[in-house]
Amino acid sequence: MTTVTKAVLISMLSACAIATSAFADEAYIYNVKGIIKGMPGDRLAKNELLVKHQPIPGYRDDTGAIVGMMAMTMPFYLKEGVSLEGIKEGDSVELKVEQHLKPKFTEEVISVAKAE
Ligand SMILES: [Cu+2]
Repeated sequence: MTTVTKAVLISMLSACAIATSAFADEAYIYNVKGIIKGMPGDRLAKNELLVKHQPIPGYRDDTGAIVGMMAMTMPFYLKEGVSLEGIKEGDSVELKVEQHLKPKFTEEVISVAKAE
């Protein structure tokens, strides 16, 4: 193989790597501490949990920039099948929230556990 052929192959490979990462579905997981202010059903949707959460310093916006999120009360949406067994309004909890930026921006709670 000539040096020129090698150089062409290497540049083709790196072009592929760039193209792949542009389509990669990156997920970010946030551990969010808070207090349950509303359970699904009644005045909330079936997959909606209202939580007064602590600050989330590493939180990313829809561009992927780390912007953080201040403490607030807001709805979170549960991934299908996530258990809320033993969890009730007023409980201190730790949520695991999974965020995807691509192909579209989504955020879903993948687990809810009672905090110590
Ligand atoms: Cu928030």
